[in-house]
Amino acid sequence: MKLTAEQIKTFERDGFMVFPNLLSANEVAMLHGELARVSTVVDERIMREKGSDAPRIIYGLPDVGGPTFSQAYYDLARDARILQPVVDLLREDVHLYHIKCNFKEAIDGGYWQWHQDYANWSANDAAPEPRLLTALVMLDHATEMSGCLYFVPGSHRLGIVEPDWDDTSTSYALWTVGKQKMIEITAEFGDPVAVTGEPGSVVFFHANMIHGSGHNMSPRARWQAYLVYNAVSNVLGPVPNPRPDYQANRKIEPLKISA
Ligand SMILES: O=C(O)CCC(=O)C(=O)O
Repeated sequence: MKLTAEQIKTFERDGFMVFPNLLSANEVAMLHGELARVSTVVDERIMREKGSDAPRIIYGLPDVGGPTFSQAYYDLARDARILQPVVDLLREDVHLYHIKCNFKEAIDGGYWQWHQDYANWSANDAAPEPRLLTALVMLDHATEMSGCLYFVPGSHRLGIVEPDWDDTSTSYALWTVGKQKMIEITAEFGDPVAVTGEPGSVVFFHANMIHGSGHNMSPRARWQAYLVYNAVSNVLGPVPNPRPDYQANRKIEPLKISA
């Protein structure tokens, strides 16, 4: 699935691109089943909601031999429908930075503060440039009530917005975009848009896109997979406390696109 010059231009303007129903219902059922299987593992790669046993994030799905390995996610990361657009948008070979799956269980699933992923990857992993790209795969219906993502279209063009450190709001510490900045940025760029869709839809988004999501108020789960790719030229620098490979893969192994 080669992107057209027009699609690339649109991505550069908006910072994201949506492909509804890119994966089939059978593929989604298999990926969903794999996540359910892996979520029973007890390991540090599975993080929980604050004050609850409900899973929040699973890392390590593509890591061969690891406790949360899944062949299905390993293959998905190399699938032409996802990897080709990533290479087209970054205009060079890429390696896999990480895959994380975010659960939002019915009623329990918690929110994500406004943030830019690259603010975190720059600070935590010394990624030199925002030459990383995320492919979000919807594994359930993402609705406003179930806690879909929201984007501020075009906000990736701001570069890194001076972040605030938040290690108290949720179980997962994050560099965030503060309240006053969000008010100013949305006054300039317009209100955030809801990233809703059916299972199997895929959304590509820029590492500097300002995004966040609300609590899952619905009686249904909202699971999503995030496949994050880094341009091979964007070699991570040294940091005093490197994060584990399952969060920030430092091995530069260019991915081959599979048919
Ligand atoms: O899954 C969500 O609702 C938000 C996830 C997110 O923004 C992130 O992982 O950076």
